[in-house]
Amino acid sequence: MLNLLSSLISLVLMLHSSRWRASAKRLIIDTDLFSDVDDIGALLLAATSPSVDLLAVNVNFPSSYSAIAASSILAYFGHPDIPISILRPLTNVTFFDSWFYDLGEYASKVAYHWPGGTLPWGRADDAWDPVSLYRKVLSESPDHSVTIASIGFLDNLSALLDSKGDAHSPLPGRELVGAKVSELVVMGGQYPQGREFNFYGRNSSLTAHVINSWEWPVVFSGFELGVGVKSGKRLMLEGPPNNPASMAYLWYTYGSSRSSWDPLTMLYAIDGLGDMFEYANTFGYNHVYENGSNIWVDDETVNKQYYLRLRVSEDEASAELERRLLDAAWLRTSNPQVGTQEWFMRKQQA
Ligand SMILES: *[C@@H]1O[C@H](CO)[C@@H](O)[C@H](O)[C@H]1NC(C)=O
Ligand SMILES: *[C@@H]1O[C@H](CO)[C@@H](O)[C@H](O)[C@H]1NC(C)=O
Ligand SMILES: *[C@@H]1O[C@H](CO)[C@@H](O)[C@H](O)[C@H]1NC(C)=O
Ligand SMILES: CC(=O)N[C@H]1CO[C@H](CO)[C@@H](O)[C@@H]1O
Repeated sequence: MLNLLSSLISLVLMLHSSRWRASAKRLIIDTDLFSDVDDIGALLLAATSPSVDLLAVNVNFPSSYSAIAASSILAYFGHPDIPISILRPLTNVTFFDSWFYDLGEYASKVAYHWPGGTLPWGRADDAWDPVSLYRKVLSESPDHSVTIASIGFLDNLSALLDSKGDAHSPLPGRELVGAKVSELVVMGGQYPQGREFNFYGRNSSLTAHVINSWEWPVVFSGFELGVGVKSGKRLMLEGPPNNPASMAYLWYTYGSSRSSWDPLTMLYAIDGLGDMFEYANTFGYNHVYENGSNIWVDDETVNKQYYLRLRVSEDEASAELERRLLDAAWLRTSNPQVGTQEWFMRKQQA
């Protein structure tokens, strides 16, 4: 009887979890986690959202600390097994704010203090090659099932588009993407026109190559969308003591809130338009110049490209994002709920 009951319970649990997984959004993240902390907010949201099936994280900046810090965050927030790739050749460069002398370095500190996941401290060389990881994960996915959230530079995506058939799939990159990807979500550019770091900051011809030749559904989140939506303050003040996401924000911002380009983009990638966003255009396409500036072209014959705008005020978006980040940090934290003072005392005794 007990056996029957327990097998019934496990059957129900199994059905429940497989249905849950089947309806979860299959997501690949491409991040430049390094020179801004908002990538951490975005990773935190994706790692803890029940509606996401996180498949892989690709890092598009070549510091070894970027890859290891991504591994730390994923492991801490419940995903020690997610594969991570990084662009080569690797360096050990650390961030220094030579723009304003205001912002701090966090990637190496997160990597050092929270070792874990698929890339332990010192093991960035073990990271996947971005193109191979993209090709593996895409080839193993059902058709038109994968969302890619690009919250940094587009070098890896460019290389994916140009890739040839390999052991994972005979399809060339462009055909593989056309078959497997349902939507590309890009934090980059400015709308309806302008100039933004993710597009010009590393290699603008590669950006132009990806965006100007992208033939499938794509949604853009521009500089103007996230710049005035500030977040991180509640995460720093009210987050679990000594968790890597709050500490990254503290090290980087010294306690101020930060523009929310990447976490806002991730909210859209996870939940779609919801109450927070709407499409700002009904037709047209994004064009990126060789110098990385971009412009929206009002072509009525093209209708699978959109850029986002807020449906709510910036203050409302900020409050919602603060709430989501805080909930996310508490949800999967592996830290016992000790107060900060007790945490410092334990640390001194250790
Ligand atoms: C980075 O530092 C590690 C030691 O922490 C060292 O093994 C590795 O060779 C360094 N890599 C580069 C590119 O300097
Ligand atoms: C951008 O990438 C292309 C293709 O890899 C390369 O030929 C070019 O030199 C790169 N440009 C810069 C500024 O690094
Ligand atoms: C980039 O190129 C476009 C098109 O040639 C030009 O209009 C724009 O002024 C350029 N921007 C910069 C910052 O050089
Ligand atoms: C490891 C890898 O595939 N890196 C590629 C990422 O993208 C850049 C730009 O396209 C290529 O030069 C790298 O080879």
